[in-house]
Amino acid sequence: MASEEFSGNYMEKHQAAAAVVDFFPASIRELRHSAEGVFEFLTDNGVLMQLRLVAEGIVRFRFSPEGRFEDDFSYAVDPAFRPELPDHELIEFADGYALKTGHLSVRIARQGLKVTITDTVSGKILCQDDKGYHWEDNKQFGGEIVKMSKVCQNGEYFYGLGDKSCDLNLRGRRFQLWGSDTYAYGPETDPLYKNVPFYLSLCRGRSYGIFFDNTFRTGFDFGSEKPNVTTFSAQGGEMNYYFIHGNTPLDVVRRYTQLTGLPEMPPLWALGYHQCKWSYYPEAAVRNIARGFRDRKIPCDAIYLDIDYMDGYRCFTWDAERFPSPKKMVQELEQEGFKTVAIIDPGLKIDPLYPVWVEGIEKGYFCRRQDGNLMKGSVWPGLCHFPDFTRPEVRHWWADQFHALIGETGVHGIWNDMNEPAVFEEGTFPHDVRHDYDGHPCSHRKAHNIYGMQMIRATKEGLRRFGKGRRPFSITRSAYAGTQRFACGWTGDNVASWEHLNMANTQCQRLATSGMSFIGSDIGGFIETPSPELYLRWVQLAVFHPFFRTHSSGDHGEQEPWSFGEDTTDWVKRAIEMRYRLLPTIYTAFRQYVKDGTPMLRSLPLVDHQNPDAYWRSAEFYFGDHLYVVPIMAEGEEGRFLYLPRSEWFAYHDDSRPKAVATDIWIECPIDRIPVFVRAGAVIPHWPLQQWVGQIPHPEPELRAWWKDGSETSAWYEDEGDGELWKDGVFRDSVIQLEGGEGKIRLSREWQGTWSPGYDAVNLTFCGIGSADPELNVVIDGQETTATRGEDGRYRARAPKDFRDVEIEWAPVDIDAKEGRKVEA
Ligand code: NBV
Repeated sequence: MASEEFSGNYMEKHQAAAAVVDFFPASIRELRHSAEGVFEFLTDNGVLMQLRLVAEGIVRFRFSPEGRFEDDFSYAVDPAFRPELPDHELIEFADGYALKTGHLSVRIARQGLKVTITDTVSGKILCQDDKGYHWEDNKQFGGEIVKMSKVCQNGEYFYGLGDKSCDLNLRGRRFQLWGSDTYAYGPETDPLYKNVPFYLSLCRGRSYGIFFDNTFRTGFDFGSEKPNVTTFSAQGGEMNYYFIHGNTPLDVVRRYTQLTGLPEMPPLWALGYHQCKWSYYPEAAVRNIARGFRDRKIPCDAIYLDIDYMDGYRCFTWDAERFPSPKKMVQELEQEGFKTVAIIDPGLKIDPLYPVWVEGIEKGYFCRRQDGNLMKGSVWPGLCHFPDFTRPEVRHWWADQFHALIGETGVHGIWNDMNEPAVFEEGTFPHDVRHDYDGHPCSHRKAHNIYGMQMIRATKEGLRRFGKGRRPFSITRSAYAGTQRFACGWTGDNVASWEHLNMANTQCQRLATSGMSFIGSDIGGFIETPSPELYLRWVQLAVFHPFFRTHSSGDHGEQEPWSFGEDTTDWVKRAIEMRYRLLPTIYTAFRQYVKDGTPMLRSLPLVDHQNPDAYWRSAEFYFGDHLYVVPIMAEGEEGRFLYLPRSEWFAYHDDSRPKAVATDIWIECPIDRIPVFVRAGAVIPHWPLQQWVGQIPHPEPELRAWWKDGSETSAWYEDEGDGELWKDGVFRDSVIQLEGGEGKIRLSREWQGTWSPGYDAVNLTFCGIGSADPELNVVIDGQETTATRGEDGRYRARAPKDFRDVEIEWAPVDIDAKEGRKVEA
């Protein structure tokens, strides 16, 4: 791959080279007010800066050294995003201008167009240019190498930037974005598969984000070259970035996600457990795996077909010997509760007898080199041509190709691999390959980082077109900002090692911070074989990863939940069962993500942003509003120190109370469970155990409420689990308020939406109650009933499905909820 032009020592090389000259804007000569909320500043040397107030908290900056902009086009910004102009005023000073909104003051220096952004409420500087905008003429390709440098403040930490595999905090490091097939990558490997040019800054409780919407190879430096300077730059295109402010880091992530697009609700089965390998074939092997799950009663919702299901790796074909009757197989698997997901790569085999290739050639849909020749590259099928997914008609044609696979054979989901795009030997396409870029013709230098995104976009379109009203389920390896609108993702070809388990944890959290919450890693590692303990700990962590799939290269033995001995099978099964019980909670967190972009996985610093002690921590994370997950990521770890944020907590498994918060505390980590804490006052929805989503037609939910002396709000979202009716309000989106005090809990519930669930009753479970009485009085919507104490010390009662108000009371005694016995004072 031609990584030369932006190699690791890029800065040093270029600073040393006398030929490199950086240019800077001169003094402001003219201010133009071109449209509502748009201000253009022109300098003496012809530099134009455009500042646009996009919405409250979002300011966009564009720069041109030539006084004019090219057509404004972005693959990242969601066409559905509705800008809203905030109230503002522009003030002129001797040394520049200040643009003020309710929350921000943006000062633009007359000399050099340097920008300083201040939070008007606290009066503190959020973000300040160091050198600010500057550029270098790109003699080789034309245009400019565009650069921005900002002050990196003392105590400023950085997060986000997609799938980077190092620790969460990016300070002191530098990175590139150039989608790359990085087999067996390590914690220092960079760039990786995904290109998300969004980072979040957190400094003494204040936060903002930068989204650099530039698809060329980009570079980011967070105080690595100079400890007090942050830079971002690109090998071409425009200096075009969004400054995103929020009262909290989660607000910043929400705003970024709204700008680049909210995802859709996935089919509920997609949140179940998935089993994958390279490759399950022939058909008998696939059926055998399916039977393996049902015989052992290990829940599973999806089985994957990797490249060997195809005829000589030709996309949209089947190997007739291995899979003589795919439709029958897919249907019969479905009757057993399994959805089939098949892989599709971008390369189409050059083969005059292969109709997809022939049609692609005849229609002129493949990428060409600068001289007009078709671009050739070797991948699995041998020499291939590659569709130009940046052309709307090519995407349409690609979607049509799913007619048979989805529409007739009934495959339920599609998995796009190798879409960085990856090519054997050369790594990727040559730079001179031409792309349409939706009517803005360009070379691969510009289109590389969005190629995979446009492929999965077309694939999703195919799923929708032929999926008979089902929700599309698509997975991608490569991504650019905004890809969350089209697919879920996985973190690529990882290795069966404890280090990789740690990386999977930080990568998934980081991607959630980068707008891509629907994410998971290959459980157990793609390359090499995990030990039973590693596999188990990985499954336990992935219970809390929105995409929950075991995958392996298949070169090193079996990697199914039952491949690691009897005990491990049992423990893995328990972890997967935990996931299935928690599905309503996972679905609810997904709904919050879909509604306003709130990440499902929330890194500790994003939630505990007022506490600098939390800023450098990577391991523990929040799942949704109320669960705090403590992954076990070291061999033989039977206990560990963990950081429990300031709040009131119960241990999820046994309602015991931790001894302290806001400090490192020691906990035991028995092998059969992952430590999880639940916030006092939380109401966590559960389902009865199913072997697959839909096995029980209308599962009766269980709401577990943990006592609190005070109040807490919880969300609970339900809908049909598939189909598009949720878009028209056919759901039930409940808000449950818990009020607790000495000897009492009261739940009040309200909901929105028109859906009426098919079950009759809701099971209520009260946890952490200081009582030893065998029964307690409960009043549900004015009707008296009883709650019965279980051996676990929890009290259970049934409520009608439409309950709105519940009160339970008891005579408090000092009780150890875990042991269920009175505690001597
Ligand atoms: O299609 C084969 C694999 C796939 O299993 C894996 O998940 C991808 O990340 N694919 C890469 C191509 C071959 C990798 C060596």
